[in-house]
Amino acid sequence: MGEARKLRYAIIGAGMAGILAGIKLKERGEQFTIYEKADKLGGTWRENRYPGLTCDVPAHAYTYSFEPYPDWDAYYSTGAQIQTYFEYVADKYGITPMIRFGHEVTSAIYNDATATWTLTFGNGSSVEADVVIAASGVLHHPKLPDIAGLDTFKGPAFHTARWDDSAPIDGARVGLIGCGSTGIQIVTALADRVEKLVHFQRSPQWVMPVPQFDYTDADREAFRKDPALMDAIRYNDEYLGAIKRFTDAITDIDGPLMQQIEDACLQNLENSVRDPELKEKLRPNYRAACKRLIYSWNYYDKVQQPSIFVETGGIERIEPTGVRMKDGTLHELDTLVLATGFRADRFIRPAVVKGAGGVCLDDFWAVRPRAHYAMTMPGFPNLFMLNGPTGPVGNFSLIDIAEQQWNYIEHLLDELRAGRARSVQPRAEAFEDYEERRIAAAKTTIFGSGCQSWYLDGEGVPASWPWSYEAFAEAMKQPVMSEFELAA
Ligand code: NA7
Repeated sequence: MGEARKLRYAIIGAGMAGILAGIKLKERGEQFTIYEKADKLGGTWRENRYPGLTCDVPAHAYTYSFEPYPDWDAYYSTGAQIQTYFEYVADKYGITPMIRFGHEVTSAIYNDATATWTLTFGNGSSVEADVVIAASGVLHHPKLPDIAGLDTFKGPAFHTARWDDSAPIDGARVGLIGCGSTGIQIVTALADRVEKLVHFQRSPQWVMPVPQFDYTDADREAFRKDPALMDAIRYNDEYLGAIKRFTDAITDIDGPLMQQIEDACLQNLENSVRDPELKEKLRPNYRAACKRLIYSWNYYDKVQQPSIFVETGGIERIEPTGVRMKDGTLHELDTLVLATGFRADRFIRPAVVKGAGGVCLDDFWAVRPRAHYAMTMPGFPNLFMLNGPTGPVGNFSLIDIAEQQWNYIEHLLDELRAGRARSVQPRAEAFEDYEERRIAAAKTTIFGSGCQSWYLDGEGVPASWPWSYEAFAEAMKQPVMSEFELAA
């Protein structure tokens, strides 16, 4: 049994999860540094600034549990205000000074002899750490469409996570490719601004109607005076019940709860869209919630405005003046926006990661990104991921998920802190057993019911938690220590 020791922690990424790890380590008086590739914190909320950006988790449920926020403008908040929240929290908890900006990790190499990690950065510097927390995010590598002629378009053409503020939008002819949450939100924000917006929808989406309303100054004052009012929203039976039922529905796809979701989406389409031709264009040919369900209070209103044209035909190529369809039609455009999603299989990559004995992460992830309960990997001792591969739980707030994952990770860190081990990693057999069960269950969830989406890995298996929310919460209470290998 060794001595208790002080560990050096390197956190990769200053988004929601990295800030969380920093706050938790600081509370315990630990030594840590957060390495951030950009010059600002915020992760996905820094990268995405497109018009209409909102979070599809209600604002009071999209906060750290220990830091409710009375100032939200609306029930569903804007990306800009969420960015403000994270900057505020990072300052309040003294995390901002712990961030090294402009430090993109290019490699992380484990040294077996010393049980330490060496991180090397794009600027050529390097650092040694005992523990690496990879909080590098899921959706941050833009995926550009593989469409001929994309680089011949003569106006501005850009991905939604690289919004070009100088591009013509007001009174302009805008093309928008893609109708995930991003494309749908952009339509709602631009319908009143453009002369014309052509929305290229390869696979129309199911839309779940949700309420949206502004909070008044009086509401915010009340939240400030009585924080229990914010908890009442976050832990509201109706909201939480609906989210838990959603998790139950996606794992019991022929059950009555999934039927309710399908009915709600179908009714929304049938009752909201008047023009029969448009209604058919917007009718998906796969089951509701197979792709990440769109939550919107105004999409069907906005898409029926004369400025919006929904194009569901196949794209032939992009030409200097617009988009040519397979039927020969040319949509002439001033600006082309690519809402084509992200490479959800990247995580910490393209950094080169080598674990014990030089094992490469790219090899370990050759078939799919995978990890024991989404956090640790055999062969990669003392490396912990927040919101890592297969992490998402239904449509739950990723903040809640990261907090619960952190709780699990703390138990493993305690082994290192107490000197009971110099390194900890999951046993290969325990991990393989878990992953086999996860894959079998994931295939039966709604995400595996026959549509294409960013939830699916390269083999078409949903990369998510495939059981109930309660099962997730139970698993996160503490690791099963017999599943881990502790080395002195
Ligand atoms: P998504 O949800 O991955 O959506 C990408 C969209 O782009 C989707 O409609 C795709 O159609 C479409 N797409 C991608 N490539 C092409 C090509 N080549 N041609 C035509 N259409 C294409 O990304 P988002 O940014 O909207 O949302 C990501 C997540 O961020 C979201 O779920 C929230 O969790 C937050 P397809 O469906 O593949 O036919």
